[in-house]
Amino acid sequence: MKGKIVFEEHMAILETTAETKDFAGESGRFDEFTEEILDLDDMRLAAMDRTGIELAILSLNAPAVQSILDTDQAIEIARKANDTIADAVKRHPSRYAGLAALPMQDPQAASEELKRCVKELGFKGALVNGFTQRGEEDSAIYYDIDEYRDFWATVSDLDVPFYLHPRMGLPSQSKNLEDHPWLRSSPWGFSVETATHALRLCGSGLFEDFNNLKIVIGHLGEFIPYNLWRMDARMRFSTRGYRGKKLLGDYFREHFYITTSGNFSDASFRCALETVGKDRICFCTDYPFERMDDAANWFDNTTLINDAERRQIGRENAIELFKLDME
Ligand code: GRE
Ligand code: ZN
Repeated sequence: MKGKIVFEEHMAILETTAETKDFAGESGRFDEFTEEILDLDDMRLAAMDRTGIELAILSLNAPAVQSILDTDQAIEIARKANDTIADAVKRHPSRYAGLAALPMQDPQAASEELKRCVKELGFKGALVNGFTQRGEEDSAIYYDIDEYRDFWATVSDLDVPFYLHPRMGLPSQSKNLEDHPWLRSSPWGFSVETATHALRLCGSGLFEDFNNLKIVIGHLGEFIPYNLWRMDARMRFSTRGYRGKKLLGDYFREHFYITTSGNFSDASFRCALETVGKDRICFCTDYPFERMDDAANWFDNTTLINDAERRQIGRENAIELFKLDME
């Protein structure tokens, strides 16, 4: 399918490349990976052309800004990354747009940076890599806490989507993953970490305070669609600490969008489709952690959707979600 629009598509700046190199795969792909994640011109555009991707809404790699302990430095790196994206958009306005990296260490600074990105640079929303560390290594701040309500007010006022992207949990917080680093990483831990954060947002009353918030999660829903019915069913018996007024499933269906990033599986896609419906699922790739070709080959050929649905999930939903000036 031509004309696809994608938005879990990562770039890096020199200051943030090192942390994702480990994920490049077998040694030898290091250099190629680094080249891919830094490149915002010929190589990326060629891959997009080859796979029928018209527009990529770019975002910084993970955990990047969220793992910087010093707040001023986090503010500076976020700005630098966002300016780099803005430059790429200027060079290729019909092929790229931006999602803002945000210094969540300081909710006020994060609000200011989001406003700058949306109002001055024309960004379409934010992509944040899970919890933020601040001050000391062993710290993890989640955005359902009261300190972030003014930040969410800004997101709500700007009416832009917020992509909650994975990062690895801290060893101190996950004894159960000790000595199993593969479990802490993208095969498992990324999703558990991100899903838990997403559920915290649902259970915090956040969506009662701001009923237009749109949260995006990738990887076909970070396990949540598969277990949503059961969560609501079990919460008939215990909702201790849950501050939502509606069922968890209602918040999830009303406030969340799911992308196909890095999960090119018919079985998972079928479950996500049945759980949230085709209006809430969007095609994304997760380049360069995944190959655009793998993503597009799967999506362009899956028989779970007809061609009108393919166009909706591959393009039209993104146009509506990000209010893109496209047809
Ligand atoms: C990602 O950003 O989506 C990612 C990583 C590392 C490994 C896999 C992956 O940052 O999908
Ligand atoms: Zn990603």
